[in-house]
Amino acid sequence: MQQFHNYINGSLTPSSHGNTFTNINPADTNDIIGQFPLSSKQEIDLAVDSATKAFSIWSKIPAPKRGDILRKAGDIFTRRKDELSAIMTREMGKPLFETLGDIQEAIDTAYYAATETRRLFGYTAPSEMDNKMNMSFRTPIGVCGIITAWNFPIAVPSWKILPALACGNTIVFKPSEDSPYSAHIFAEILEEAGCPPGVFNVIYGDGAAGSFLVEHPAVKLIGFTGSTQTGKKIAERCGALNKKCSLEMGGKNAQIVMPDANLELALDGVLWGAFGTTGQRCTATSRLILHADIYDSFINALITKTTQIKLGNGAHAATQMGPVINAKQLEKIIHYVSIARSEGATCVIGGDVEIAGDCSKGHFYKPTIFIDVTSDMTIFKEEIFGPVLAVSKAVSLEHAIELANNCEYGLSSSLFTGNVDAAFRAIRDIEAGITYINAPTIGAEAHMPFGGIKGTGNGHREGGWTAFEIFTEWKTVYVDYSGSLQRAQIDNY
Ligand code: UN1
Repeated sequence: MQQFHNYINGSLTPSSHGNTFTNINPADTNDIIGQFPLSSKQEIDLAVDSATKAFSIWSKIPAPKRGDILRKAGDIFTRRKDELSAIMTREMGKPLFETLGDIQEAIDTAYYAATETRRLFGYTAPSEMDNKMNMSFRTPIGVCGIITAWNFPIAVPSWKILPALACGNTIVFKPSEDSPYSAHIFAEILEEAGCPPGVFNVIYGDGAAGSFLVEHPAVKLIGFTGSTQTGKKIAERCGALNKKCSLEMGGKNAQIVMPDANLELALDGVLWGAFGTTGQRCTATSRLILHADIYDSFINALITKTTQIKLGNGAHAATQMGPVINAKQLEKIIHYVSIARSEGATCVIGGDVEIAGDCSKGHFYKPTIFIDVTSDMTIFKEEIFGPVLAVSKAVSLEHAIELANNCEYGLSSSLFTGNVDAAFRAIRDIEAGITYINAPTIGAEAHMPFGGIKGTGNGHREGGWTAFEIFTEWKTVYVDYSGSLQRAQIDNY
């Protein structure tokens, strides 16, 4: 079996002990991909030391030169796109067309970040005194600890890592245990692009490795994507340790459909939003809010189309929906479905594991729809992270928005309507970081702010220009060329 090693200071570095975890193909659990180290504190210390040393060099390289390396990384991601897509599909299950999109998002981010290295704009403002200049510019933060989930094994890490590098920070990256191979390739690509040793490090492991990273005094920032439960713990520790932390956590995203919408489009939208990536996106459509006038007919059409979804191994060209990530996640879905039934929601399709044919080898769950879901039910409120859609009825746009907002999360949202007034009301009133009009809740583009309000985030946005806010501090500079002591607020008034 292939043994993988941490990537520290530009080298694959065997760990000081033999503890490992196994990376398994979720579509075929007999397919073992390899073993990765369960890193201990010693490995994390080594990686952070190497990132600390590299920071003094990397942060002083002119930003546009760092950008040249990122552009090259974009070129290499492009060159290795097919190969990497197959690796990603094998280790986390989503179909090849989706993993290709995942890599494209990293390519877009690489080119965007490269360009931004020539635009890390600061501000100047007039001084309140004569012969004095005021300016403010961005500085890097230091060693950043990046901890991510497995559902976008390349795109989501790229949203953090590439802008962070553009700004002059160095990185210790702990990927999810369910997608370590993608992180290994990420390191290969940055190395080939010319990233100096120590600038980017990868350590594998479980929650303990993540905790060592959070606790390490030389790590100045934590960028995290994952569950709200873990994110809150990280935020608490970062608060106590006075570290900057940026969190992207759960969602319970609603798509609203009004009777005046293009209903075929709305149907395709909800199918892609709810069952794309097997519902395992933080932006997945997990709630559908239908206007009462179309409730029954829309549900009937939805059931018909859902029966046509082809489940299977994501490596096969015909597959539209892959497995869920692991046995634990499958159990979680089974658990939520049984709660939904016991609370009185009606399952109209799915509601069970899939074990037929190809699916017998992995962790498959049928695309599942519950109707007559009310706002007091658990499946209306809690994130499942699987192919389970909860459908509720609304009597008006206002009622639909009220239902959409009746939720502890605030990541993505969607409204299908043909009425421009309704669209703008929804844009104003829906409580979410992202609102789509006539498009599903998934499909964010790399150059736009990404993130959520309420229980989803802590005020930061990845993607676009906003990522650069996370990964920089402001340095304010006053240059007094008057030749005399000018006391602000005292001598000038
Ligand atoms: C996620 O939802 O986990 O917006 C990330 C999208 C993708 C990224 C999603 N571009 O659906």
